Amino acid sequence: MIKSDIILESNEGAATGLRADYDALGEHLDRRGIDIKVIKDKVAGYGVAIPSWGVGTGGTRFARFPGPGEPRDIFDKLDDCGVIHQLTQATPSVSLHIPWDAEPAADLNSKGQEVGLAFDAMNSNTFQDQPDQVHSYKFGSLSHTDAATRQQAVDHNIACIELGQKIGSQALTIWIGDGSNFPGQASFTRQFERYLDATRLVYNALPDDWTLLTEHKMFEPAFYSTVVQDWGTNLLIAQQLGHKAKCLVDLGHHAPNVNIEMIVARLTQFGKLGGFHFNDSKYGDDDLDTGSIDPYRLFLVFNELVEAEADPAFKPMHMLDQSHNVTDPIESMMVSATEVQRAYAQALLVDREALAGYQDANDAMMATTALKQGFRTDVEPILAMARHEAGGAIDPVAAYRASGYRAAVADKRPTVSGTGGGIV
Ligand SMILES: [Mn+2]
Repeated sequence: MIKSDIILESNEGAATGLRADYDALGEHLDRRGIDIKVIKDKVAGYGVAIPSWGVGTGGTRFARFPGPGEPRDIFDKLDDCGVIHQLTQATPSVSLHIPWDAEPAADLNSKGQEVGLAFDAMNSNTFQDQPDQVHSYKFGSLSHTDAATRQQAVDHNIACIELGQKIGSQALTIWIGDGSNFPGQASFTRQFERYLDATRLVYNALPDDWTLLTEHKMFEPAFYSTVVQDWGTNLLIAQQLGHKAKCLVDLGHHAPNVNIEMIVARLTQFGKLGGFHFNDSKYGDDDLDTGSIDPYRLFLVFNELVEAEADPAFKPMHMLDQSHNVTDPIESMMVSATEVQRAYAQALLVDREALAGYQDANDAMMATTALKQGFRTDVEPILAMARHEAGGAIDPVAAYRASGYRAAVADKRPTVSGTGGGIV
């Protein structure tokens, strides 16, 4: 963790300017009938989970270029995640990937307590073969033609639930790489039937207070067809399995230009929006930093979420899912968490009553202007003040760089040399 005097010192130089900016924004929002403190309190209460796999340097299928101080195991990863939360005060939990992060529950719990983090959704992994595995997933897992292979995948998912129960998680996320690479290779219908039958066994093992999140993705690693390729198939799964099954929307898992905010609205309307993997994308499942390419789209997604917030039962899970190839993953994750908060704050500023009036009057220009007014507002002073008041850093990246954390862990963690392709 980072010494508190480093954060204090970093904040000292910025606090006066922040107070002036915050007061000026407060005055501006007051003229719009918005109480800045209400927005700030909502932002302060907002958290997004960090993916454990995101604190190591990612890669493409061509190469991975590791950085200094790569985390060696889940305990190193939790140290890095602890720093992200310490400085941003926006990432109170971590989403684990099993078996990458499989360790005894007691050890995970004590490390989580040490670094001040809870455990979010568990992620199973049946898209890779593990060294001790009997049946291969080369031709699929939950939808495999072989019953023993499907059962192995079911057992793994149930093991993820059992570990999750011991560390306070309440959700399992399933993403499979199953599909086909050639027309005719697989029967779409029989393959999906096998998937549903196997996933129902996982669903039946789910505790009552748990949610099963299924994640769709249009392609990769199967390039001709994918079993859970889009939100339509994902919704069918959630409807077939039951009320504990909901859809997870990863922003990068759609074709370019797809109207993701509308998918969010549809799933929300029918109680099937389970959660998000936030990231950004230019071409495909790029796993770029959230808000780095299309912050307006992120805002539009949050506009739907804020609209739905009126229902207290509406509580989708919010997680990041990114791969950092050219930046320090801790810096990327801190900036990304802030971008998610920013979109939330901007969406909170939308005058919903005015917007609904313009919509009903078919005043397209005023409706889109009312919506965009939220996006155009620079809410940085709100985010920074929320961080500052919670003991975080006004400028997390500046404080992190001043702390020398990366150099310090690089001394302890062995250098990783260049390796082959990595997971995106
Ligand atoms: Mn994802």
